[in-house]
Amino acid sequence: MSKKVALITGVTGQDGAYLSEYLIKKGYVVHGIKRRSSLFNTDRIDHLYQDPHEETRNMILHYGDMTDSMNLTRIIGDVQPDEIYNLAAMSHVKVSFDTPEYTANADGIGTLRILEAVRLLNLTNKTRIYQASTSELYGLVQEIPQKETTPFYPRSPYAVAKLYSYWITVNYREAYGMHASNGILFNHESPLRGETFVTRKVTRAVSRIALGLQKKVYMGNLSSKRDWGHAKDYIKAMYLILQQDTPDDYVISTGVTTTIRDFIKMSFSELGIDVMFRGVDEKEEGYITNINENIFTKIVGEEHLLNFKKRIGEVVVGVDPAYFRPTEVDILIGDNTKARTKLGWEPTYDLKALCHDMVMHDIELMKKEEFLKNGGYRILNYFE
Ligand code: NAP
Ligand code: G4F
Repeated sequence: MSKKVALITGVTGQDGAYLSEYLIKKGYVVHGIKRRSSLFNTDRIDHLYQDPHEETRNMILHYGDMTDSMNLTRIIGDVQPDEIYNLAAMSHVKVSFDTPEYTANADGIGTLRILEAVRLLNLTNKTRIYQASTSELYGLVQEIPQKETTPFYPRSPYAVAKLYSYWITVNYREAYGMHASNGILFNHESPLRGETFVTRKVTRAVSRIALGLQKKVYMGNLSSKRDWGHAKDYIKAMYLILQQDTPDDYVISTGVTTTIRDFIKMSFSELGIDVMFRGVDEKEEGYITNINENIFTKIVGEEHLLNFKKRIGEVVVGVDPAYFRPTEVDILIGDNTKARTKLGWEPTYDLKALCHDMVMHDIELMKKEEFLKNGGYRILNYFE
């Protein structure tokens, strides 16, 4: 039997990497679209790379861009995929306020380019399409928790672009009978998460603070709440959505919501460090109250304990309004009943397990001598 062929846009991103690995294990041939970059941008998928001279490859990369119709059409025509996972996007909400036109082009019209290419190439009966929709669509939430029938109210150029993608996917499904579905995914994180999203920014910073490499981290809105799951669970939902006989739209979430403040506390406590917060708004700050010496010694290392104990009482988290967004999404919490009942999907990681996975990864990363020698910690852009 010939192998199933999947095409993944955004293959170099967090979800693209986990999904590629998952599909290859299932016996797929995976084609991925990556952007040309002046630096290597394939770190997350390098372990899957195969020399082009190998005869039987199950991972093949193509240069492409969501803003280039001809390029996308040519790739889809060449690959003739059974399944397309459209994961490519300018995915940072705050950055979308700085690059609204580009975000609309890549995240909105980009989806139309994929759908229309499939139609023009007469692949409507062959190719199933997954569109990476988002809980950001709910924005100023009209209902708690949010489910498939909850009205959308996007609050950023990113979310507005994704709203177009959501509806154009529904429209192509209804107009042309295409197997095109939306996964409305709530925030999902992992050790592969981009460094400027809040969870990864925190798990990297707490690791560096514990090792004495950084004094303090500056954050934005500490009170917003997110429904965080593990990306490894969420890519399985993408796959399941495309295995259904009929296309449909699904909320993928954990059903639990937590403030940024509490995620910061959880992350420090993974390393045996207790942090409390005082003050409000821009004056809010987090300071060290206690250390669990056993946990700290075991994970961070005995050689750092003495120095760290001197820091009890020190402020390690501050607020910088530069990270505030012009319009914020205050609370997201998803009702995943439809996914549980129709797809048989459920999350296997709770937030504690996710946080543990990320902090353990980052503490090891920061300990690596090579990483430090290379100046591996990049100062995060002031506005992200
Ligand atoms: P990510 O790590 O930021 O990855 C985005 C991917 O898109 C990267 O491979 C990136 O390439 C690529 N890309 C960006 N602009 C492109 C363009 N113009 N042409 C071609 N490729 C482009 O995002 P993620 O967390 O994996 O999320 C995957 C998708 O799900 C995104 O569409 C995101 O909006 C959506 N989503 C994410 C979440 C979440 O919590 N993670 C939740 C809901 C929906 P480079 O590597 O070269 O930058
Ligand atoms: O981690 P974030 O940047 O993710 P956000 O904005 O929720 O978007 C992510 O999830 C969406 C799904 O709902 C995806 F569609 C999207 O592509 C992306 O993956 O911010 C989460 C919250 C926000 O309320 C933000 O204001 O954390 C708050 N926050 C507080 N301080 C911060 C910071 N966010 C970032 N990035 N950096 C901060 O310093």
